[in-house]
Parts: sequence; structure tokens; C-alpha cells
Amino acid sequence: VLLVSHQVIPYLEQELNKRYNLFRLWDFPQKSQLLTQHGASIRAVVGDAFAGADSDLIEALPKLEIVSSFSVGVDKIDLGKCKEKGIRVTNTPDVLTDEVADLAIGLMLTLLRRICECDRYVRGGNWKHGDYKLTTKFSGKTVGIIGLGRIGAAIAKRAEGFNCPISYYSRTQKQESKYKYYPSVVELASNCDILVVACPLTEETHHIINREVINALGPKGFLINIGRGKHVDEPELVSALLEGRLGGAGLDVFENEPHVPEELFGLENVVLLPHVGSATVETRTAMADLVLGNLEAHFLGKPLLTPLV
Ligand code: 8YV
Repeated sequence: VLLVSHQVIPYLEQELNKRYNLFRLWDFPQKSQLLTQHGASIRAVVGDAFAGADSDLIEALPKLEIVSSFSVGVDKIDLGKCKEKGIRVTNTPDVLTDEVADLAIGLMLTLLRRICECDRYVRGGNWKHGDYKLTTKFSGKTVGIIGLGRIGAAIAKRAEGFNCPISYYSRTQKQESKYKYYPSVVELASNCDILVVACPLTEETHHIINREVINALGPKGFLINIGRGKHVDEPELVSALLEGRLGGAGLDVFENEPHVPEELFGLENVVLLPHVGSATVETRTAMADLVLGNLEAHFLGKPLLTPLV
């Protein structure tokens, strides 16, 4: 018996349904009703970036053996509790790296060259009244990356193709990296044009983008977030953008999805996306296959494909 804690793509839901006795958490207006009635029979949970397995859910599932997440980020899973109880955890690394890195570059180009605004300009019939105003060059801008993991490194590699000098912040310096290391986010922000958030969300990285970092990035600096909304102190970001203390922001994630601060809707120097970093047919299918592969390996007693815990 398997519980899906958040709506996933139809392909994954259908495949899970073929293989397991499936409960969908969203089918139950009262979560407690499902958990009291069926909690004791559930052996696996499939979650994603929006809902995983928090402490309460884990406590309500005494037979839980594995949490297989349809995401690379596992901030919605209580990893400590899983470890303590011997519950295995898997995620979907690697298969989405290209996609998320591509989108990060897309956000940079869209933000600096105002591609969405230009499109709106043409559709709005404005072109015949005059040319669109001049924008900002992307090639050659200094790109500072927070988190030089798989996705951060893939963004760096792409930005190098645009002749962008690369620098980064991470907890520890990567000896093998040729990029410039800054031991603090404020220093990184003071020394780059485009600051990209590409690290996992943890207690340490919660609000890693705060007022001080935003001010260090400054009125000519741009923030790109393809990580998690909670990496950014959103009210601080909104006020910096409204007050012109930050040059612009390209955001795929928000603190309280699907709610996006409406003060941003009227700004030209922001690009707002509905958390679509991995959202292509190719990548979501590969992620789904990895979720299925991990579950199959677990129930056949084989080594997990992408184990975290
Ligand atoms: C997905 C993600 O949007 O992998 C992650 O951490 O945030 C995304 O790939 C999500 O898990 C699908 O619902």
C-alpha cells in the first residue's frame, strides 16, 4: 500500500496505480480520516517539492519503509526522523540538472534583455509608436552562484559559454574548482552582477538572501532563484525592488506557492515563473521513472538507485 502525498503527473500516478494499492492524500478532505483508517497498512510514500513526509505523517505510518520523492529537493521530508526510524529516502538527482540549469540561464537572459516585456510590447500594439527601450547585456556579466552542487555547476558551465566570470559561495571551498570562492554570501553578492540561488533548502540556508545580501547586490544587481522560495526573505526582496535598491529578480520559486506577492506584478524588472524548473515532458518522465525504479528496487530487496537515507 502506497500513499501519494501531493498530486503528481498523470504518467506517474497511472504507473503507481498499476503496481500498488494507492491512496491519494488529496482525495481525503480530512487527512486524519485516511491516516486512522489506513495508516497502519501504508509502506511507502511518494511526495514532491510541495508535500513530502513531515514528522506527523511519519508518526502516523508505523509500517512506513520508504519515502520516494518526485523531486531533488527533500526539504519537505523529515530526514532526521527517517534516519532514526530506519525509513529509506530517495530523490531524483541528475535527471533534472540540465533542465533547471537551462531555466536559470533563461531567467538571466529574459530578465536582462526584458524578453517578456518586449513580447508584451509587441502584443500590446506599442511598436508602431516607437522602439522598445534599451536593455542590459548578459554576456560577460559576473555570475555568483550560491551552492556549487550538480545544478550550480551546470549553471556555471552554461554561463561560461556566455563569457561570464564565475564565482561562488558554499559552506566549504571546492579545491577542484577553478571558480573564485567567497566565504560569505555578502562578499559574493558585493562582487557579482547576477546572484543565483542553487543550494538545497536547510535550516542554514533559510533566508540566505536577506536585506544585507540584497543591499550588497545593489541597484545594478540581479537575483535569480531556482532553488526554494524560503531561501529568500520575500518581504525584503519586494521592498528592495519597489524602492529600486535591487536591479531586478528572476524567480521560479516563492515563499508561499502558489501565492506570489502581487506588488511584483506591476514591475518591469522582474520575471515570475510558476515553479517550472524541471517541468518538461522529458525531464518529468525521467523523474517519474526514477521514483518507480527506486520503489521497485526497495520492494525487490535490491540496492536503491538514488538513496539519500
Ligand atoms: C519539482 C523541484 O517542481 O526537484 C525539485 O526539488 O522542486 C521540482 O523538480 C517538483 O518536485 C514537482 O512537483
